[in-house]
Amino acid sequence: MAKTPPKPNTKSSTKPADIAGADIGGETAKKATPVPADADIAYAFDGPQGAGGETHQIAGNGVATMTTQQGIPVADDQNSLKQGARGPSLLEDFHFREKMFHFDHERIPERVVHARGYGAHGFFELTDSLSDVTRADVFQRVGERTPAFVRFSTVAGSKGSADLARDVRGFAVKIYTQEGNWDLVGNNIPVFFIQDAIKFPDLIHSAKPEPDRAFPQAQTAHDNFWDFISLTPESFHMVMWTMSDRAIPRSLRTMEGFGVHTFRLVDAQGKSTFVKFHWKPKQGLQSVVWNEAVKINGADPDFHRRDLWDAISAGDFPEWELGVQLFDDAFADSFDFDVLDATKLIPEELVPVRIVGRLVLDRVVDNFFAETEQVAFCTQNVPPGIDFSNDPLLQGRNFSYLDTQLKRLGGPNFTHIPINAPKCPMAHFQQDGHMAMHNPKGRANYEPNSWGATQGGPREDPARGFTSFAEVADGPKQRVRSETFADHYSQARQFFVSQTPVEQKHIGDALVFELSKVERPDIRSRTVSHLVNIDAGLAATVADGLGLAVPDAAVAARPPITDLPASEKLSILKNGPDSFKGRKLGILLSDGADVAVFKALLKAVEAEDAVYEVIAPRISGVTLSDGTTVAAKQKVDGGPSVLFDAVAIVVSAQGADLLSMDAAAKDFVTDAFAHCKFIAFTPEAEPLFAKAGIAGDLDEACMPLENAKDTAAFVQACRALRHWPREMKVDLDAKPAGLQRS
Ligand code: HDE
Repeated sequence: MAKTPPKPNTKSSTKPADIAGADIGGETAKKATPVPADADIAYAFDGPQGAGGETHQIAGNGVATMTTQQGIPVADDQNSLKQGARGPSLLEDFHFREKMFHFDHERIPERVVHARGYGAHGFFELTDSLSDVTRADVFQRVGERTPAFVRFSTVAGSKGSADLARDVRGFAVKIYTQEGNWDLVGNNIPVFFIQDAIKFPDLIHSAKPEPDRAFPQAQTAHDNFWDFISLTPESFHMVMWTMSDRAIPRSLRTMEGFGVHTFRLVDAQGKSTFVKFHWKPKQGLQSVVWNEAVKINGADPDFHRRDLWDAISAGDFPEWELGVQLFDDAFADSFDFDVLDATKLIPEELVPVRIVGRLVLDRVVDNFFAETEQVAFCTQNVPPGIDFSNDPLLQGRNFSYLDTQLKRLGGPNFTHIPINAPKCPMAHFQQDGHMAMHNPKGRANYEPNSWGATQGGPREDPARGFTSFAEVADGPKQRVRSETFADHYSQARQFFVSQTPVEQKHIGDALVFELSKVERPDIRSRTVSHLVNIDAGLAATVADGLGLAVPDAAVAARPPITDLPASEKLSILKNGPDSFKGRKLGILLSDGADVAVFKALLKAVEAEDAVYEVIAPRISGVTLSDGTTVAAKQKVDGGPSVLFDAVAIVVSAQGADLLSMDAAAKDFVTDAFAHCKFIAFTPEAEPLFAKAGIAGDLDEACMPLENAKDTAAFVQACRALRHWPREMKVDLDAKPAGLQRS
């Protein structure tokens, strides 16, 4: 016999609400939406652009009443409607059906590339007016702030892949200017693999998991990728970057961004200046090492997104300077390479970067799906005063991005979603379609019309409106690659010679690693044949690492220029921060550890504007020498040293003995050592080093903390971030003396 279901919170013991501490929504809803306790009215949650969306009703106790999407109050969200307690479920249960229907449709197609990403809000502030070269409103008034949203991403992996894949990072910025949205959809590497957009599907197919076996995930270390690359010589400049530590950044906050293509700035008279855009992190450049990246992916696949979320939530707002390289036709004509070729950069020594603004990320999203997942970047979104060049990659992108949004977001109205909606006035006659969220008013939905100024709707404005740069184009209609795009190796070599020896070593290591995963020897060898055109020493090292004879050089479409000067800005290590600010110290504590040393360490960390986490044998924490208890953030096997920029082992003799028996604790110190990190330790920690097998190897970056005074010197030493001389001693691959430039 059907009975009226009892009220929530008075249910039988099968309900989760009865489990101690369980919250079925009331608490959360209360915190998020404070309402007067005696309110007994329906109220609207903020829907799109503040328009009322779903309605929630307020019970007498101030807690929002759960409703269906139609606003019907829900009496029981724990049990579906049945005929009798043990009888069949009823089709009539509209609450169950609506809930399940919505759940079944929660996913939208992930991005075909850049599926895994993380976004944050902030602002762009102009610090130097560009009114001399552009009419773009966003570049006119110094000091003016314009809202911005940024989405960082990896390229190859699926949405759930790990953050520290060796990959290019997307750096997509949407700036909500007063003359429309400007999307600068860039990467953390200033060049691209290919020159013509028609090759993009091939490139991406080759990089993604192989189609028959569906692996490897988020990796380019497989045959198909290197097959394509070794048959595409234009890719080798970018390959040098992706094999460098640029592809394994320490943080999204410590990487540069680049617009990649040559764009145009256009002034009110229609005069054009070429421009390349750069984002330069105030945090300095920093990367991790490969062995560390591999382990981070296991220990914390969300390492980058967590880092960004934590930093912004803690008020440590990441910041980038916007720089522009401005140049004219005369420079373009005199440059060794074609400025329309996206596999080339313009060294800063040739065209200096003028800093004109800053981008600050100061707010995390309210909801990942609504904002980060639904944000739709389109390279075609440029306001008046910014325009495209004829770069064939950019031209192809301008088609692809709009097209892809239709698939992902399901219709033409994705600009109605708040994250995509411009924040300036909009008026047009585009109407209807899936999920239309605007209610156009009035009778006129076309123009020209004769409904007059007030009812007739918007009209074009030749003065304010977007006007394309009046470039003259001629020539036969044909499928060709310009001769001026034919140099494939010169800048690859320039990049390599601009690196410090440690960075060069990492490039060699990465190539050997990736090609060791390639099964076909001919693909390995063909790849090395291109390296011969870049740097003979690098080719020899990689060939040696693979056990190959150095092959003949690949036939070059144009002989490489071998004397391009090194460019300082291309090295990460030459552009590091010289500061430990915003970095994280991992403090491994044990019971009985010296309280004075621990406290002094915290002070030193704070003085440096850094952060710390305590790692302990048990998550409940430790009791220090004076009886103070300290909670742990990580249990030792959940907080390996790869998650920290530097580590301190602050333990008692007994604590060290205990930890010496623990494999995870031994890994903690050996990994910190192998990854060239600064390590501080109380003298009692030495048995742990001995058991871990590194006691005899400790160097000047392993700093004893005899007493509290030593802590400041240690944290200051951490400003160097890593002790690179150690790497030459701890890595077998450092031994072959092949990396000197020939
Ligand atoms: Fe993209 N790219 N891309 N790309 N790209 C996409 O658009 C494409 C290229 C970049 O966080 C897609 O909305 C083509 C260069 C970023 O939402 C798609 C070509 C650069 C993001 C697409 C390129 C980028 C994308 C997939 C060759 C650096 C993530 C989902 C001509 C300058 C944006 C989407 C976000 C995303 C196409 C090459 C950067 C399919 C055809 C070069 C940062 O439209």
